[in-house]
Amino acid sequence: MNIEKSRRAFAEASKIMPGGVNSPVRAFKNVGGDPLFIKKGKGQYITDIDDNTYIDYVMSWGPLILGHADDHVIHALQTAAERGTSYGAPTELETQLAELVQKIVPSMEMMRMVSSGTEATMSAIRLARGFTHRDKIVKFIGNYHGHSDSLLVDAGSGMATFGINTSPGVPAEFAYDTYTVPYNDVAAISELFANHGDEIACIIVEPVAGNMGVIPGTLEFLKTLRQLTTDNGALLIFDEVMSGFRAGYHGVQGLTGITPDLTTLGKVIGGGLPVGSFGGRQDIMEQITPSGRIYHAGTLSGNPLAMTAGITTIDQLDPEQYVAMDRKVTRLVDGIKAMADKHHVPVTVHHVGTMWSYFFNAGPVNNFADVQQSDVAFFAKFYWQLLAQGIYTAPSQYETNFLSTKHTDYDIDRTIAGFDAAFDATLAED
Ligand code: KE4
Repeated sequence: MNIEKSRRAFAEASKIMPGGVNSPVRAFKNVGGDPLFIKKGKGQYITDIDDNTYIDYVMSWGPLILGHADDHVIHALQTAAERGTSYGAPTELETQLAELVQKIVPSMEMMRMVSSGTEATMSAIRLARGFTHRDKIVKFIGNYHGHSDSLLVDAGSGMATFGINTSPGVPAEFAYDTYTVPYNDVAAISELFANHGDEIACIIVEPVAGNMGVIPGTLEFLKTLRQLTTDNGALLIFDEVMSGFRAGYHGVQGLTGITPDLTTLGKVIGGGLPVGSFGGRQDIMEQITPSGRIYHAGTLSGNPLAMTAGITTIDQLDPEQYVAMDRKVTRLVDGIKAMADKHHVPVTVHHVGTMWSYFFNAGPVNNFADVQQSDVAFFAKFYWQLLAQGIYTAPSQYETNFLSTKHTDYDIDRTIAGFDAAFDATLAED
């Protein structure tokens, strides 16, 4: 596989951007070697600057549920762009996207649009602290909620990839106000609330974790979070930036029937353009400026182009498509497991809706400590063999892969065959 142009591009990029990238997970650090530079995508396929084409399961880390360059999205953006790109004034598009989202996530009685998942969770935390007049927050080890200071403690995603549990530059006081507890650990979270319940403003949780690979929150765990926050006057925040429109049409709250006080969204609701959102109970959201006193703002929040991409994307989604995607993902993960068994490689494969990941780990994999038992050295070697088969998956054991509406059964068959060949080649390397 010739990736010479990517290598040269990476050397140039590394002269002017830290690590040669604008987001660390793209740097391929967990798998070694240089990242591929992409020049185009269409549907389920991406092409790098050396003209290698791959079946793409990263899907820009989740947003592209309709695949790359969906015809309707592109056409809508072309039309919208001719009317201008930003006004810094209200548009009806913001109301339209908010109403669309509310129909699908009814717990979001009111919401704000922002430009990233990080802004959404950062704002939700500030809102929870302002609403409860408490400073302490709770997150779970291996959950990643973006890179705002209070949440860069024991985080997943790139933090886990690079083995950093709290980033330099985060003041000790911020980390002091953030309690971290093992994911899916009912006893640990119950004990924390027994000892500190009256200090805690909120729990923020990925109800299906996607930043340490895919690990579903158990129903018992999620119900416990709901009960503990209700009983102690704290707020429950479901961070569905990744799982929203991905775990299912109505997100994890739709799958479990558990209603959070606040929800954060991102990725899919922007259809590939920068959009995040935080929202929930009206009595809480009304505390946000200018109706309330808890500050939130953003120059490009609700940007008309981003709203257009989000509206055109969500308009094309319906529950039947999630049934079809879940069937394909189920066939894919069953095929991957069968190939691993055929080659006697211990693998645990998880999937929820359109999210899936594979751990080189006999399992069970229920929390971050379990994921850390995985064979990341084998993952790195395997990753490149899979790439050589034309299969582009997330370049880290601590990330999630995604399906789109454009992936076909033929792609699934090709991917299973790719895993088979990649196991052969990787085992032959040893
Ligand atoms: P952004 O600020 O990257 O838009 O969203 C932050 C965020 C918040 N909450 C959850 C559950 C998330 O998964 C994310 C971002 N996810 C990562 C992928 N693991 C984004 C990829 C990246 O950092 O480049």
